[in-house]
Amino acid sequence: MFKKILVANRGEIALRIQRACRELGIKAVMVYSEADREAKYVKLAEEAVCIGPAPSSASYLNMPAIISAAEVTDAEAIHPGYGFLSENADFAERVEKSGFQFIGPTPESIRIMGDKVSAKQAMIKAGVPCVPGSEGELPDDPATIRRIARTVGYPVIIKAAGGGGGRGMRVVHTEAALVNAVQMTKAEAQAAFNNPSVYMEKFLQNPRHIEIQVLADKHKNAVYLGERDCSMQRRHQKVIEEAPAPGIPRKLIEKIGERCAAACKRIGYRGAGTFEFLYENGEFYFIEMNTRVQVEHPVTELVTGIDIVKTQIMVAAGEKLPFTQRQIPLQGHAIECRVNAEDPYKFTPSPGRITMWHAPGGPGVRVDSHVYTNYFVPPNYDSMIGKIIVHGDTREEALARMRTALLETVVEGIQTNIPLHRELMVDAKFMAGGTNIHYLEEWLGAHKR
Ligand code: MV4
Repeated sequence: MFKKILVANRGEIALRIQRACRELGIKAVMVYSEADREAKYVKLAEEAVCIGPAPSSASYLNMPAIISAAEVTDAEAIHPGYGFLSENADFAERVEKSGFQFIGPTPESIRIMGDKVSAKQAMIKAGVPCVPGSEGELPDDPATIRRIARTVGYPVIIKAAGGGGGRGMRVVHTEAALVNAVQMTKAEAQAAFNNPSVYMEKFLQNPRHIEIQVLADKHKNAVYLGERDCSMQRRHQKVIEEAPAPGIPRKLIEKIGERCAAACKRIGYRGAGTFEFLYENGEFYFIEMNTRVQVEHPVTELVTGIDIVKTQIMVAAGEKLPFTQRQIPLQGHAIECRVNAEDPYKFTPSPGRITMWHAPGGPGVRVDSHVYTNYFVPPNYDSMIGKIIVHGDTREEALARMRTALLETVVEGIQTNIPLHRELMVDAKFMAGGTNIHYLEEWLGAHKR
């Protein structure tokens, strides 16, 4: 096992990784920007290295500064967390070329999944069901583009191979609009991702966003840890996640989960990963794979009892997965509310000093947050300041625990989206379960103030 790991991230996930390291008896080196100097997880660290000024481009995205920090502190491995450099294949490669273990999949796996065309092709080959569409990159010839769209059937969606997470997409409803839409998406993709490649899919009108968590080791073992329902989102930012997904037959999840685990073995995947699916009319359609630990990993930890971050570290060190698929029962229901420093209805960021922070507690309540009374939320980064996660024997018990937790939570000095969460936890349609990816935005439209 590693003796020392460098944590190349900030905020709640930096603290989450630091905690996992402590439990494993590993020293964690924290890196921080000038804006995060006062953070408690930095003060609490045995070692911490300043990697640059506040802007991410100069600090948390600064590859040479991070690798130098690992060199001067004699770390053996680097955990990238989520966001920042976590899915940057060039970074993973530079980490390994510098003699450190990247805590994540190989640079090759990251590269394949980063290109959504090659990701889809790999999944089709591995037997994972995908959204019907162009098998590969769209050609330039207008007649061929039209022929593919007719076969797929309108409406179609044009997506950039270099996109993902909702960036670089365009829905097309008619043949008249098709070729121009493809050209526009290609031009935008070139400008945004330096890659003009685009592909086509059937546009699913009212899907749910269901994702499968996987863990794989370096010894060809791979398991799935059930699913998460991440349909409650606004502008491609998830707001609430839960596990299991309400109303989806267990047998169907097991079938798709087995396919994901088999795909991992086939492509030599290792570490934690997430297969993203759209779910509509009882069918799963793969759209993308994330090659990092995700913000919402705690809901899976609560229903499986498995520590995903510790397992990431163990498999990166070469250990075998300490459980088989049969040893992963799902227990109860978990819900996560992301706490953002923002206006709860206008969504404008609300950085600044937190004059009072009181976290909730009690049975089945977990809070993943790096903040505390007198913490200053810097304006330079994502507005998420923490997550409240609850577990119960049933979804109803989890909902009741979340309502209680949100009632107990006190945040003063800045605005947060907790009032929004309080309303959503008593919303009849959300309480019934199974809302689709459009529900939250529709709800917000109908509850304007
Ligand atoms: C789609 C889709 C409908 N049909 N693909 C948006 C994020 C990116 N990961 C894929 N996205 C979508 N792809 C087809 N063929 C609808 C979306 C989509 C979406 C997906 C998941 C969660 C929220 C979403 C919000 C709007 C659109």
